Amino acid sequence: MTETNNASDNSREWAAQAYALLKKRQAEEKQDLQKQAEEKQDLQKQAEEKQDLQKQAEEKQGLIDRVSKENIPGQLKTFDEAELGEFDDNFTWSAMVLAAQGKKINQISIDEIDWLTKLRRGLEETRKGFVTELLDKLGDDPLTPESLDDLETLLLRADVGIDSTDKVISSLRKKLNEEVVGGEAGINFLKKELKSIIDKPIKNSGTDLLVPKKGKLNVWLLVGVNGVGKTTTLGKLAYLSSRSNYKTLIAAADTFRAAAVEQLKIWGERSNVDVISNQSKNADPAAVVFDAINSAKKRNVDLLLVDTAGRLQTKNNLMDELAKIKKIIDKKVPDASIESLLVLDASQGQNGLNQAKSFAKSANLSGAIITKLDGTSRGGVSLAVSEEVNLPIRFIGAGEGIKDLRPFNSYEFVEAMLADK
Ligand SMILES: Nc1nc2c(ncn2[C@@H]2O[C@H](COP(=O)(O)OP(=O)(O)O)[C@@H](O)[C@H]2O)c(=O)[nH]1
Ligand SMILES: [Mg+2]
Repeated sequence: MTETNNASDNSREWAAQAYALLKKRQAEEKQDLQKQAEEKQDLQKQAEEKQDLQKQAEEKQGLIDRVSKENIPGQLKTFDEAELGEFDDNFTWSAMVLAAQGKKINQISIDEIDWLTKLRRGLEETRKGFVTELLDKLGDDPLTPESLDDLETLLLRADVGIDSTDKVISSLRKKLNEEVVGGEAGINFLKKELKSIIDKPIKNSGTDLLVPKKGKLNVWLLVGVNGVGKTTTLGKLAYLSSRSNYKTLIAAADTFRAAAVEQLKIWGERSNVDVISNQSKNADPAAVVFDAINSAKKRNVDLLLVDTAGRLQTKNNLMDELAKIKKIIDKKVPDASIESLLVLDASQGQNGLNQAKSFAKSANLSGAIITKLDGTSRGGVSLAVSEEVNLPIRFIGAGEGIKDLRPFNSYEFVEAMLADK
């Protein structure tokens, strides 16, 4: 048996062990949840009995006021249960990507596996017109100048952008001049180059992973044009944040669209996060932020998520509006940590890139969130955002569900984009 076969046998064995462990953990979690639900029911029953008694007493005293339902004690925070999929090729691949980052079997979670599986599936379209063809063209033969031309075309087609493509191709060309590069080595080199392009703005920012800073109010503004997924992303972020035990609050500062507040409230309910809004027509977004900051201070909130109206980047009032919001934050909480995150829809490809460029000029951005990586062939645009707009990618979204957003990890992203099956 060859060495590679041995390695892949070991990998499968590793993944099988991980699967068994996760399966066991899932069963335990289910039991726990059931127990919690039963306890909750007990508490509720007790509360109802108490209410009945109280009602009787009140009726005795001739009082008509009823105890409101909100006063029931012991409302437990419940989150969606994690689901473990099949032990298939997706599972094995996801487990191996985690293992390659040094995670031990007992350190991996169902959520992580679930997410990687989704990301890999989501990027299938990007991969199809790219890696499959690339592997076909390269085969096991060493790289040639002609295969570099093919690679160039493929990278451009995946919306990786001219600058990033040039960078990758010239490093590969340099390497080719120095030594013979086999097919597999070529792919590994390509992965390394792509990763370093995405990592550069992240390294420059000095923050590898964006999390709320301790001991102060963090305000994250989500900006971007209509329909890119700002509100959805904010809902998913609220879930991630409250699940990680940060005290979270939402400000509905998109006062432009009537339905925006309702949409946010639904997301807020899903993760037990309150939404501060102002229902009056044409309310001033800055006034909503003002109210939200007051609430955040009173409640000792760690993270305030601000939804903003989608405006075309060419309209100057976006800049004015964001400036006004920032001024209010500076005045009321000078030591707050502010992040302006540009939300970009990957399926818009180069168009999205142009949006990012205009926004970056006017809105003083600190990071990007790429959405809709599921089902697009243009996932490569993430590289263009890193190289050409110089923005650190902070989160990526691949689906409409509450768990379909995760902190960005360049290694996982590049592996998913170039997975060879
Ligand atoms: N497939 C997919 N759809 C998404 C994703 N993020 C958002 N959407 C959808 O995109 C549409 C617009 O989202 P919305 O949050 O209202 O965008 P906004 O106008 O920027 O606030 C909705 O139908 C969302 O369900 C994603 O990651 N994947
Ligand atoms: Mg919206």
